[in-house]
Amino acid sequence: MDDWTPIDAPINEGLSDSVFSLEKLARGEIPAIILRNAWQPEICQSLVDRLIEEDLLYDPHVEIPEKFRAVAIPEGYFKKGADTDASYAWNTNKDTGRTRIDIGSSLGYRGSNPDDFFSHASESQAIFNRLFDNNDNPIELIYGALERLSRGKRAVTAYEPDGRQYCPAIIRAHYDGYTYKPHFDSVRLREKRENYSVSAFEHQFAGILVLQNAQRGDRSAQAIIHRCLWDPHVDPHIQDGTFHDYAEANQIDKLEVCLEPGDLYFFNTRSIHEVPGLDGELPRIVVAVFIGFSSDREEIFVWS
Ligand SMILES: O=C(O)CCC(=O)C(=O)O
Ligand SMILES: [Fe+2]
Repeated sequence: MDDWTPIDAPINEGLSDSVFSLEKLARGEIPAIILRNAWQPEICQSLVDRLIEEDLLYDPHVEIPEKFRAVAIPEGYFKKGADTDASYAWNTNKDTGRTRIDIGSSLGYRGSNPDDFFSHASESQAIFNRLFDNNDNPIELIYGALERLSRGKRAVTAYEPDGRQYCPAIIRAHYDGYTYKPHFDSVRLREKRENYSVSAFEHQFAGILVLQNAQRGDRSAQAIIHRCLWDPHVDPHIQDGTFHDYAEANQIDKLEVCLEPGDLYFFNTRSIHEVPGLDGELPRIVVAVFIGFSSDREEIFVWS
């Protein structure tokens, strides 16, 4: 089979690599676009320190405070359509106790009721405006990178025709070895959110900027992207947790994306992907966005 290699370069080089980077990602021809040193590691660290000082995240050296326990999100959790009950991206019938803290509004998690979602998103927007007022802004960094990769499209926070805005990005802290098992993300195909404008895009990508790695000895928690775009045939393997056997039997290629704080990567969320957790001393913390991309649309929609 032909090779499947990412664009992987220091940010400025990576951004000018190919005129068709995003199209290649859309077609699954490359696994990822990895932009090294997009943000300085010291700035990542000072943002993490600030988030703890401002009580937006908790210090991993202490027991989880009640305030955070109440909002912690279990592994694999999302909601479909207008469901109020949770679905799981894979079958998790027991509570693993590993949780995630979000700063921002996840459509996958909060989108069942649009009014609640959009009002939560506007509160998050205010938090980000305050956090990044006079400071280096990782959200602008991500949007700017998308605009340069697209050679002329505009990256905008996703909005509805009536002007309501989505949340521009999300900061996620994964505590205690929180794991993303093999899954895909799609507002269209998985969460079935036809009532949201973001579901009109042909392709969905994710952009992830690593602020802090979960590290244990010389290992760290890192994403793996499989050379397999989701379709209904692979779904049972995702649900049953047998995707690894399926991948091995079918010799499906994969890429481990090894990142340091300050590295930014983009991938097609229809590719089956995972982040095996690692219960290190510190949580893995990222700034994340979802991205709606259609070749024939001027605007790239960004949300979380
Ligand atoms: O944290 C990551 O690197 C990827 C997480 C993920 O699966 C996603 O954002 O859809
Ligand atoms: Fe994902």
